[in-house]
Amino acid sequence: MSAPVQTNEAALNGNGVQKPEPRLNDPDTLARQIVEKLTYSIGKNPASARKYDWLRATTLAVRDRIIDHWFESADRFAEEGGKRVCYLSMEFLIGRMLRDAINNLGLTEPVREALARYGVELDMIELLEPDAALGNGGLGRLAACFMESMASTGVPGYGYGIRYVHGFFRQEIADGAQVELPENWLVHGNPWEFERRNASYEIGFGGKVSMIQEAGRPARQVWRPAERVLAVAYDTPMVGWRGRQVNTLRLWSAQALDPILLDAFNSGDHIGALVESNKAEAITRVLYPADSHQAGQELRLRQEYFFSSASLQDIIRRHLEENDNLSNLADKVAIQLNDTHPAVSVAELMRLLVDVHGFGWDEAWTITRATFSYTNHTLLPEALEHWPIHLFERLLPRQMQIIYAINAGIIREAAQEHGYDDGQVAAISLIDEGNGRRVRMGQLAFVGSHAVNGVSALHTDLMKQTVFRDLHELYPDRIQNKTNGVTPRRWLMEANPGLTGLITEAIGPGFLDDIEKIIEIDDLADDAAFRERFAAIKRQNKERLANVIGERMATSVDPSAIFDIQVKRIHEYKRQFLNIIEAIALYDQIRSHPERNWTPRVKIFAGKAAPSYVQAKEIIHLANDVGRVINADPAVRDLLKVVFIPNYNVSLAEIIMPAADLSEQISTAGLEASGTGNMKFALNGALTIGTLDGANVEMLEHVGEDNIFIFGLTASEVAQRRREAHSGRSIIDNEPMLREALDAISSGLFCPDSPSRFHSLVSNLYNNDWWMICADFKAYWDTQRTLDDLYTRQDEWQAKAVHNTARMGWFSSDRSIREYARDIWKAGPGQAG
Ligand code: 26V
Repeated sequence: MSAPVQTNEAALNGNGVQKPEPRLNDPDTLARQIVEKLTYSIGKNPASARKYDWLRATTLAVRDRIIDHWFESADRFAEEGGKRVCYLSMEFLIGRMLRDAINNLGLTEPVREALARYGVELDMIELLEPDAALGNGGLGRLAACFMESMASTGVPGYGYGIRYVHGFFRQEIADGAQVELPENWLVHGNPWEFERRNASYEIGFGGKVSMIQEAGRPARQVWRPAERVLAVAYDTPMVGWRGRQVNTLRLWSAQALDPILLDAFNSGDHIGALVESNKAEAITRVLYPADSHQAGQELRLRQEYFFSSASLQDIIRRHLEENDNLSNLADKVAIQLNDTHPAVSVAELMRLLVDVHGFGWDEAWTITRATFSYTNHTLLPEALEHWPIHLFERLLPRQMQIIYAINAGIIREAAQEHGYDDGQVAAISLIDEGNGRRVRMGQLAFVGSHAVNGVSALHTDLMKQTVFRDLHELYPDRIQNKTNGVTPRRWLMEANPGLTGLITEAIGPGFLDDIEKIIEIDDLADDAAFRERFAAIKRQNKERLANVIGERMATSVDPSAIFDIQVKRIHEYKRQFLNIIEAIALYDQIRSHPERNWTPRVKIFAGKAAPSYVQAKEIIHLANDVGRVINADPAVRDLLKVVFIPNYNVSLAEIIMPAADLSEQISTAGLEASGTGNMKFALNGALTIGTLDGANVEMLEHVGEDNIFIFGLTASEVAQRRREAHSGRSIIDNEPMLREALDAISSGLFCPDSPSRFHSLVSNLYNNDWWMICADFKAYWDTQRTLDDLYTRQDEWQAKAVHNTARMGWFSSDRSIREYARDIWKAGPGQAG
């Protein structure tokens, strides 16, 4: 059958309706339309509008322009066909959206000018936008960088996640300790999102599975859930560089199917009538704030299944709108599992294919594996997800049966084709029989995917040697590496307009479209005039951060000191404690040897601890207590300050990254999967002090050993010491600086009101030193002193800083996305699709 003939396609959409004219981008039009939004969408008179009203009006005017590009992208995809990439992630740590959207649309100057006509400053109103903090840390921020890079590189990407009402908690520091407060990003509404009532799906929980036999059809399993909730879609457009492509982030919100139980209501039980809707809506109410250990709550498993099932139903519905059936699903869709949080999708897709769409098991399994791929983001045993079988079975009885059936198939293959014995079978099994029978979500994601990747070269190697050793032996081609990256739009152009301007002047704007061209400034490291301008921009960025520290914490810091910064989640393996101990030792040395030529330093910390992670909260308390004592001690004057900035989030990171001289990436080797903060700092010209861990290893290769400061045990040395039951005692006994620092902590010097506050932190070092803090202390101290010395030779320091910026182009998430598209998804520009 031939396609119906269409006339004047450019002007008419499918229904023959005239399309609106695309919005113009000149300051006059923008100014007029912003006031129109203020007047007719917000109902405010420009004369009496508040700053927040201007933010909303500006957002709406910008949003109109995004919509023009959004429709173009959708039309182009509909015309060209090709493969979609669906990125399933429990977390998208996006931060603010206005600056990113304006920058990518090339509207920064026109919007600034338009607002200036009404005496409104763009930079001021941008600050009023709440951060979308729908993530914990690295994994969630990576998902946000990837969404931006998919749009920027022309990959048709669809993010799928959860629309949490409360994102990551707000942190306050009270008497030195972390206090968690609820975050409420939606209170004033969210102008970026569109509710899509038509895209809603039923999600079941609990109930029974029964076999039914209908005449003339094979017997099949039917799941009759005891509970059902509705997943409602909210779409947010994700604008790529130069607005060429706009992708969609679809977040699911849970609602009761039957919000009010009318019989309860009618019989006068007005509270009881709302039980259903409260229970349903609880699913998407709050983001779990622990990234360090699996808590195992039922609500978390409900969240995982809820968003997995909704996303898969949506993917299938879209596919069937364009295709006859699901047998070619894997040719049209690639689904990336961001860690194991959506791993139940493997069982759910099997259920949908077999039980609902009538596929045979083997064909369904082939489709499933060809469709999914899985990224692992941590090897920490305490963070690996496994669910008690009784819980899984009660909540998801049919999916549990399917997991058993998948497992049986894998075990049969291993035993029959590869001669696996019982021990080897136990190692690959999806069921951990060891501690109370649990479903291992990592194994499920692995066997259900055609590709499995780590996030740095080292981490990928370690995956093969540790958690997935046995599955890797069985499927030796499945694991591959995809080193992380960060988007240079947010982390260079928007966060550091000064440096972006300097580079543009020096080499032209080509690097804005192809960040690897930033290497062209490498030779300018030898140009004294360029170095001076580079240093002057760093100085301005440091002044800006010093102002933030002054305003928020009433502490004054000197921008000519080394800004030595460690910002990230607080975790023992990241070793903020090592950094604090070094600060105490330095404090002690400065007091003992005031005559020496000390290089002034400001040690800056920020980050959140999981609310239930006792040691991490003690580390925050220690940083604050130590800062209070040191900053008040006239004996160290401006030579040393220790500052903990509360409530680290994406927006604060955008101020911090450009202001660092020194980036602390000092995790116990083998434990940081990649790190992405390391990349943001170096791109902005910070030198790194770090261990041979995660992506630091590849940063060393790219920037060269003269431009990065590596110290400490390697991953294999750490593993060796752990096997030898290493403890810190003998090291402490032989290292006076370390001992004195620990004694100072134990004596209560920093917490006279409660002298034993940090005893257990210190005694852990003596007894076991699991994180190799004692083992690495001396190497860390020595490297810091080398850096002190280097900082006094500003020419040399700034040359290294320039080399860092110049050589970080490879760490763009555009490069990461192109590798995923080419090697895993087979989707996007240049792929057959
Ligand atoms: C685990 C869990 C466990 C259950 C409760 C909630 C929850 C939330 C998150 C996680 C996983 C955290 C893993 C993570 O963020 N890994 C980081 O991923 C970054 C991006 O690949 C990487 O750069 C960091 O090195 C890695 O720590």
